[in-house]
Amino acid sequence: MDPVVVTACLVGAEITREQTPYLPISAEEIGREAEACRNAGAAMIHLHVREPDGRPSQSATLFAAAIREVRRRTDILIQVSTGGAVGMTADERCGPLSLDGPERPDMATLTTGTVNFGDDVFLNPRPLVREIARRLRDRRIVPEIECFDAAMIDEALALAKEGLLDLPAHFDFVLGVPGALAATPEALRFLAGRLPEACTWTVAAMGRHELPFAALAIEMGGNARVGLEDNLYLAKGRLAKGSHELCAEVAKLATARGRPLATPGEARRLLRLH
Ligand code: KMH
Ligand code: ZN
Repeated sequence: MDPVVVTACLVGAEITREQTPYLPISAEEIGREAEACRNAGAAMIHLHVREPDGRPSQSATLFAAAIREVRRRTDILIQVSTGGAVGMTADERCGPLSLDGPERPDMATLTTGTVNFGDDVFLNPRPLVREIARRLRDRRIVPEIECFDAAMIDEALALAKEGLLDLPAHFDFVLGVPGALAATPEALRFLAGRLPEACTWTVAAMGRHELPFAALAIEMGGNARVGLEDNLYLAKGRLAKGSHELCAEVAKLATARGRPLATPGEARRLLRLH
């Protein structure tokens, strides 16, 4: 089997310093945490940024500052969020896609459908999905397709038919968001089985499901995303002191299952990044 690509979702848009003191907020904190995640075995970060007071933001300026701090310290790949936070406009969400040169993202997310997101709605109407897909295609930034539900695979295949994304593509199965598809092994097997030939996938399971589903994905030949965006705890009642501790757990899971960890260079090849 191929090496495992571990992605660290180290910031997110929803969690707060009240929930965990280990949430990185400033560019420097993000840079340090990204370096720690790389040292723990991650090949890529999934990046959101925050205003100094912790509010979620998709500001290109804030992304540029964080990306500079990450790249000053480590060679980890950078996948920027185009999901942002619930309620943001398409233009806001696409803020980081304008970055170029040394701040150009390696990859960006693309959610291909609307979904309940706790008591909120993460709105992704079809025209908005196409707008973001067009911008990604025009900028030649490879998407990670975020699937919170099975229909989002079908919508991605429709986008491919319309010429808005290339196959094979890379998918992230987001499991266990309240109101969306639950984290069950059957769901993961179904989703992975729906992908066309040569597509790659990772799993992002929420809360206590994070590490068990990383283990299952590794056994199934997939990849794993872990970090504070999805889960705050290393074990019941024990806060992770940053996403790097969760990456270190995945590294152990991969080693125990005989799969090496992908370097950023290997991840670039496996995920077909430009
Ligand atoms: N914060 C969620 C509403 C992404 O980054 O692309 C959306 C999200 C997905 O986190
Ligand atoms: Zn995200």
